[in-house]
Amino acid sequence: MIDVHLTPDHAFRALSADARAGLTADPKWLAPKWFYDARGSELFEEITRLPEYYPTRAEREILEARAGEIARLTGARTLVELGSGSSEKTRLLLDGLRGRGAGEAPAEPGPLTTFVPLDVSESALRDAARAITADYPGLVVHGVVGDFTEHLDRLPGDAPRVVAFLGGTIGNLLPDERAEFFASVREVLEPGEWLLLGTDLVKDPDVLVAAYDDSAGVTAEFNRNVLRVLNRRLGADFEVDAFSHVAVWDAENEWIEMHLRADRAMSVLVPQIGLEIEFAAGEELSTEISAKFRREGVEAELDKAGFSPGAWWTDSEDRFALSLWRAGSVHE
Ligand code: SAH
Ligand code: AVI
Repeated sequence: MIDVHLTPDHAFRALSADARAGLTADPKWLAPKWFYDARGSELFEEITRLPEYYPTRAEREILEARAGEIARLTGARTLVELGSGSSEKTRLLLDGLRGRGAGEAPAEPGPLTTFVPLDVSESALRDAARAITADYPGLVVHGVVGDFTEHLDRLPGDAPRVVAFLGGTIGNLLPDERAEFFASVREVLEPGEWLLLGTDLVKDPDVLVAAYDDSAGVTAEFNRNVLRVLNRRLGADFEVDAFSHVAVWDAENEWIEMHLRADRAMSVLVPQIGLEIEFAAGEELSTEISAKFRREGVEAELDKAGFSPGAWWTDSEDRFALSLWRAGSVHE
């Protein structure tokens, strides 16, 4: 079953408003959620397999080690996954929550009845929901095409729920957006329900920059894909190959910033929103931040949003953290 909260019409209006705000701003910006049409979702999957892009492998290592513990601690009946994409790593969680090791028949079935993947990318969501429905007989798969900054109030499923937000996608929100996001997750959860959060950790800037500027150029294609999305959905005439991929480490904010740099001066028409925009040679359009975290910072933000700590796990090289948070103060 798939609920579509983000209809094509709603998505068109949201993209139009964002493009108008971002392309007329100085400096120019676009929000990263617009990377993810079908091609963008495929390119992201390709990124996860690159030798330089360690976060997916690191988080998978943690999930392999901890899925059983997560099941025991939470006793989840519903697993909600925000920004679920292909939900590939999530299978480890589903296995743990259903009381079986990867690929094994259930020894003692766990209490999990329902899986709720939510994503803006309808193609990625439908493919993942179909594959998981086929591979997990008896599990109710209730997909939601939606925006996790807007549609959290409509999450189905019985308590206790675990809301998983994996991959470090929280780092793609700006600090204010992050605070608002944590508060809204807290608002929809009852005391005693759970948030499972993946956060990439601060590390050697050379390792970070390589992860966002790979030698095969896949991240560059992913970055430029946002211009293809504007060309297709808003009728824009961006000359996509006239923009270069830039990834830099901002040491003060502790985040990677991705930009698209105009190789020469040009003007771009965006007919659907009646805009003509000018780029100077070398001008940069900001497309994504990917914040990296420290344990103290994550703890402070979750405490402020009304969560209490459940667990903090890292991979064997301390590159990535998966943490579990209980909705409510310790007394609730
Ligand atoms: N969780 C997966 C995918 C991460 S890629 C993993 O760990 O590998 C980020 C995913 O979040 C993409 O599938 C993208 O479509 C989705 N996404 C980005 N912004 C979103 C938003 N505002 N609301 C819902 N989904 C979003
Ligand atoms: C989805 N998100 C966590 C990815 C990241 O690492 O910030 C998106 C990405 N951008 C470039 N490479 C991957």
